[in-house]
Amino acid sequence: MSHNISDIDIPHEYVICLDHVGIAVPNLDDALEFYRANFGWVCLHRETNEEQGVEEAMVGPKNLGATDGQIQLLAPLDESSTIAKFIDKKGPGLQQMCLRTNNLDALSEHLRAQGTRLLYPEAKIGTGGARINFCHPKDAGGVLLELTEPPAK
Ligand code: CMX
Repeated sequence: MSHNISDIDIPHEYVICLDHVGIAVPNLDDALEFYRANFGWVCLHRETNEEQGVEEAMVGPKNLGATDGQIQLLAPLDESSTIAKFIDKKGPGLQQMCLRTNNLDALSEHLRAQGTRLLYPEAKIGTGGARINFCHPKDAGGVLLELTEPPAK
């Protein structure tokens, strides 16, 4: 269900949960094997997102609950990828944290009113067809903070 911004005063009403943390990895299959062998976690979803320059996989326990956090493994598609640049500068590791929302447009309006910069003027398409945007890390305590609104089921 979507809301009008005028109906919503408190962000926690439309920020649902921690959706995932994203980890930049040089090789997706090697990273998947690490989580399988060490923790018994499985690949829940895998896709290529050309626009974001990534091959990615969502990892978690087989019996993942609806609001349980997942791990997103992000491998660069090529050297121009944001993830390739991240790995070149900082090495593999935690690249982002993502909050799930049920109303990205209202949340974006709220954030901009707070003076928090978003990277994109309009939402882009992310994992599983979700609408996504990012808070600039300089405005979010040094964290690249993704916001995701999954498609309605
Ligand atoms: N986390 C925290 N800080 C970060 C960061 C990150 N992932 N990436 C960059 N920064 C910091 C840098 O350290 C730098 O700080 P200093 O100026 O103090 O050195 C500052 O932000 C600017 O960094 P930059 O290297 O000049 O800028 P980049 O060209 O690396 O771009 C960013 C940074 C966030 C704009 C870019 O990574 C971006 O557009 N990210 C969003 C898209 C994305 O990450 N896609 C891949 C995932 C796709 C998905 O989740 O589906």
